Amino acid sequence: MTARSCVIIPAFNEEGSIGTVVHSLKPILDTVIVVNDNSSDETGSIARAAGAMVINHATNKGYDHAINSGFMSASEQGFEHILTFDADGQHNPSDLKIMLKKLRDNQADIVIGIRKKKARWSEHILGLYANHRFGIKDPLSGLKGYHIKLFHKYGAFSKYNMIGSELSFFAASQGSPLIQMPIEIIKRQHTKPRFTGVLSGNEKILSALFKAVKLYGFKK
Ligand SMILES: Nc1nc2c(ncn2[C@@H]2O[C@H](COP(=O)(O)OP(=O)(O)OP(=O)(O)O)[C@@H](O)[C@H]2O)c(=O)[nH]1
Ligand SMILES: [Mg+2]
Repeated sequence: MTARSCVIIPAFNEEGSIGTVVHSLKPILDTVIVVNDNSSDETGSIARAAGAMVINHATNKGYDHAINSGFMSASEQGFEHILTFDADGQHNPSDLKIMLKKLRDNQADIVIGIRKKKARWSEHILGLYANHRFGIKDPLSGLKGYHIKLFHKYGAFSKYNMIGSELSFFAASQGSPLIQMPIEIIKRQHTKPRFTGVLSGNEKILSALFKAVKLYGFKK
């Protein structure tokens, strides 16, 4: 029997795109989990109407905690392969399909998508560190796939709030088989303020860098 798979979509005020994103992923996975992080718009109800399982946060807990809630639910439901995908329609479901096949074929325990361009200068710095230390080229890519055993081994998705990078750094530090593949980034159809303001975005990324250096150092 094929292992069961799900996708976790962290979503904050994405009513313009979430319906299409859920519809596009439903045929590929057993379950689509949307973590509605206290959106003030119709993200939750649209996701549910499109057929997703929706986890609602009563307060805005942020990107990492949202994915962690998704992982906890995926673990309880016995899913083996877990993928993460953005709610804003910028990822291509075909890329996710390729990732899932690699996980199912046991080619790796973790698959990371590589974007052609990084959005912020701080991402380049974190990327240089991650590439040097772990061979990970795009640590902040939102499109990744994991075997659930990594979550069980590490015990969480977010202990340190490292913008989705922490479980992949752990996996690489353990020598888990890891694959990276180029992915497409589609232009946003619905405009919305950036994830966070430019300044605080860079601050969060630099904070993730400092935490990673503290946890894993520079030596390979
Ligand atoms: N759970 C949760 N998800 C969030 C939050 N902020 C953003 N997201 C989601 O995280 C994903 C990536 O956010 P984006 O705003 O697209 O970040 P980005 O791709 O770096 O920025 P853009 O280039 O502006 O698209 C999307 O699915 C968002 O809905 C948040 O506070 N909580
Ligand atoms: Mg985006």
